[in-house]
Amino acid sequence: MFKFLTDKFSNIFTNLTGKNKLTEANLEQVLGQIKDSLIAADVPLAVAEQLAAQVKSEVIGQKVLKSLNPSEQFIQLFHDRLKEFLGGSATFTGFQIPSVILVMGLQGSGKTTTIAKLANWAQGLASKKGKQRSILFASVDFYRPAAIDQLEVLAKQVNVNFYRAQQTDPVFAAQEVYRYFQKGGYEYLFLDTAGRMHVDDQMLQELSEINSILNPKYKLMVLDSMTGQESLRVAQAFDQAVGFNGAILTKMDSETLGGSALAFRYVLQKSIYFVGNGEKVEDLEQFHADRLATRLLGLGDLQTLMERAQDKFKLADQEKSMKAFESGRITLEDFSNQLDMVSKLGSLNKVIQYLPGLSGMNVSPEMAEKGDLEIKRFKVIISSMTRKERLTPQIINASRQQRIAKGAGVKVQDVNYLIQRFEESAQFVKLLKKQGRFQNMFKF
Ligand SMILES: Nc1nc2c(ncn2[C@@H]2O[C@H](COP(=O)(O)OP(=O)(O)OP(=O)(O)O)[C@@H](O)[C@H]2O)c(=O)[nH]1
Ligand SMILES: [Mg+2]
Repeated sequence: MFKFLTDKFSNIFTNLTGKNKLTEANLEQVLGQIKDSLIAADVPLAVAEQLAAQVKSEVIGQKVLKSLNPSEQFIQLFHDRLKEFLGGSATFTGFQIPSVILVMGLQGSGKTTTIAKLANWAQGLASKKGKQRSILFASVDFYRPAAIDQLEVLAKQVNVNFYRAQQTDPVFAAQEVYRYFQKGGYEYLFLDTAGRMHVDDQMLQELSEINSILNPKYKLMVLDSMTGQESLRVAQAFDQAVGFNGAILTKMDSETLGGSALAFRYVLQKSIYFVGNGEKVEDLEQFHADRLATRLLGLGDLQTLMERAQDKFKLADQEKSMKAFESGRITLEDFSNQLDMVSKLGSLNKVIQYLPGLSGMNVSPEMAEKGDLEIKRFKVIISSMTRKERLTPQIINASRQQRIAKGAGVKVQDVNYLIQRFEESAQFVKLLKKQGRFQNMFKF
């Protein structure tokens, strides 16, 4: 997710925390790089310019260049600005009971799949409190014959009720569905709607009639992140004709540039509630502007990773990671633990992006296998080090490198590469610690 921008940004910032510290002389250049990256990620030009200009005026206003650590201050400031851009600290907390939830969007944007994901999410939330929601799915998509069947299949899969309207006019069908929902005393009604290839007046008219009859508490806009800036125009058209509360951006797992997500909040002034990152019902992530901003900067997203990992790791392991991260100093042992987490969580691609400094690691889906091998090799190398070397990696000089390489059956370059990776990760952890990003992270 957002790999394109994460790669660009983490390059810029790795440079800034390394040799090329931020100075008056290179400020314009760095701002230019940020702006170019945004534009290359398909953020509208005006939005990219605005963001860069705001950052610049804050850098000058807050005298960042004259501070003790201009680079770190700059990254912090950029992070905060990005976070505001993406929606500040508001997070979607859940649907009120009872609720009608109307799901809209263009054809193939992921409406039907998203309904199943949302119901699954709402059930998960309830089950944490020992409860269960009574949920009804229904569709008024009479344009594509298989559409309603698809929803029925998904209803079975996520174990909720499904109702097929007798009426075939979408507006009448919506009324019929609504009566069934009320009579059944359901808590949530998810209403799936038809999508077209393009925004058209009839479609919007129909939705607006359904809207005025059902008066849904939630109108959700499903947007395909692959469609780039066009999706912003789609959202605007829906907003003007029907209105909506918030959006769900789908297909963030694909090769999307991600610019539309970045600009969505700024252009529409509405929240992104969720992000879809896969085809399965569990592939839904809540949208946290703060975490995304951190992730975009190449600082990973340990919080989300930890939440995902919760039930997969022993408490002792979690506490160990917590201590290391909170101290702001990691050793090669901690690094090795991080790698363990990656392998335990399964798919390398899905995990790597959450780890500080590793998001830039070259692991495209095709290379996942190679990445897995790399991790195995890293672990073999680390295991042929002495404990002292693992705890104080600074002492690993050329002759130690040679011994380690020999022990692990790898080349000296491989040992070198591992140490580079580790140092990068350690640098990010140090930075995160300085920014206070580990506070409350591990309290579930
Ligand atoms: N990779 C990926 N695929 C997704 C995601 N969300 C949906 N899809 C896929 O996108 C395709 C279209 O999804 P649907 O849920 O049928 O889309 P829809 O908006 O209901 O489509 P229509 O009913 O035809 O308008 C399906 O193949 C889904 O599996 C996602 O987050 N990631
Ligand atoms: Mg559909």
